[in-house]
Amino acid sequence: MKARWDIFCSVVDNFGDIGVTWRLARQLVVEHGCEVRLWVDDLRAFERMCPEVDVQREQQWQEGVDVHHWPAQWSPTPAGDVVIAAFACQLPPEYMEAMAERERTPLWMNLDYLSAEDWVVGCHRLPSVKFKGVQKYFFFPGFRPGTGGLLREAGLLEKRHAFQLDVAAQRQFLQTLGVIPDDGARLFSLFAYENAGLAGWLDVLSTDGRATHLLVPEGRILGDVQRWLGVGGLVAGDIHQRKSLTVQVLPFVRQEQYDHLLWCCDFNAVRGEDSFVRAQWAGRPLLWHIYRQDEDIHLDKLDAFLELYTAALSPAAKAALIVLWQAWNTEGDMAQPWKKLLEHWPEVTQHAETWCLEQGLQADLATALVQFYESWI
Ligand code: TRH
Repeated sequence: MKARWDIFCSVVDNFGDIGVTWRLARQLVVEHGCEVRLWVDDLRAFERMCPEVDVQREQQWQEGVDVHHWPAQWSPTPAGDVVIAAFACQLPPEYMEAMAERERTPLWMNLDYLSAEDWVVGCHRLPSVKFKGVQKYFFFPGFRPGTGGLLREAGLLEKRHAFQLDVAAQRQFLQTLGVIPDDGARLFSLFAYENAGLAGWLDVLSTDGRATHLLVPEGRILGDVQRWLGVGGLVAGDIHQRKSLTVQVLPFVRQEQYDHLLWCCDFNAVRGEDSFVRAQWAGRPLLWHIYRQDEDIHLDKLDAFLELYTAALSPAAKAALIVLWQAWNTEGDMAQPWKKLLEHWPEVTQHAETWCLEQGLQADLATALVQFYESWI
């Protein structure tokens, strides 16, 4: 019999919570034949990346996933065989009672935040709290062997590789977004939180000898882009040119389209968790705007990833990449670090592909979750 999975997603802010759980839910259905209910407390955030979602409905099927609005007033519901609380969200107390009432208690997991820190390996799959005999476990995604790995659909890297070899397919895809870059222009994407360091980067891109076409999906960074351009009210479709830099605003698109966008670009600035992982699967150089946390603990996470990611780079390329990423995440000067990184562009580009293929050797997160469940029953 198919295992029944319940995934709980509380949208704290932005799109990462729903981005990760929606991807995971679909993969469990398509690749592992699971029955998945996805409980989401904010269907509007979901609708941005899956426009078919009807925000008025309490229940609906989307791509084989049984999507439920997670209501403030919980109605009695039998618990599934596997229960995932994404990003440490608190399950409804009545649902926890239903878990405890089952004849066979469910496997209950907290799907944690992504981190490259080494302690993650020691905590992955460890028991956490217990509720009336139902044991909760920590499940950590990660980059290191011994973690739960990263979300990666079957055949993703092959699909990405074929697309990157197919210039006509890329051109056609970009045209659907209204993007027609000049011949020879570098194509970059920019998805980030507000960042005072942006102006310095755009200054240097606009005065570079080589043209850059910068694609900016609608979102939090637009205010900084507007300020730099000296315009107001940027919306999707707007294109502005400043010397060698063309800035184009894109609509927020569905996840598959965003993936294709990342695959088309020579360089991707990304943020949070899910877009960060997808940029790595693009096999192209990237810049990560990490989600800011209290007491700057995100900077430790940033350093941990940088240590791992740059381990195989030459000392000079490593230093250039680290300085750039740290400048971006502390809103520092981007001009000099960017110029420095350009000196190592071929190496950094080659490395992005190597890193992607290495990470692709690990079991993906959905498979790791299924394996954990199978070893647990
Ligand atoms: O949106 P994010 O900043 O999300 C999160 C949340 O802030 C969360 O609370 C925090 O825990 C986490 O970051 C670390 O960044 P993220 O994770 O990259 O999620 C964005 C999602 O949006 C991702 O699934 C890709 C998707 N996306 C689209 O589907 N279309 C688009 O056009 C773009 C730009 C992104």
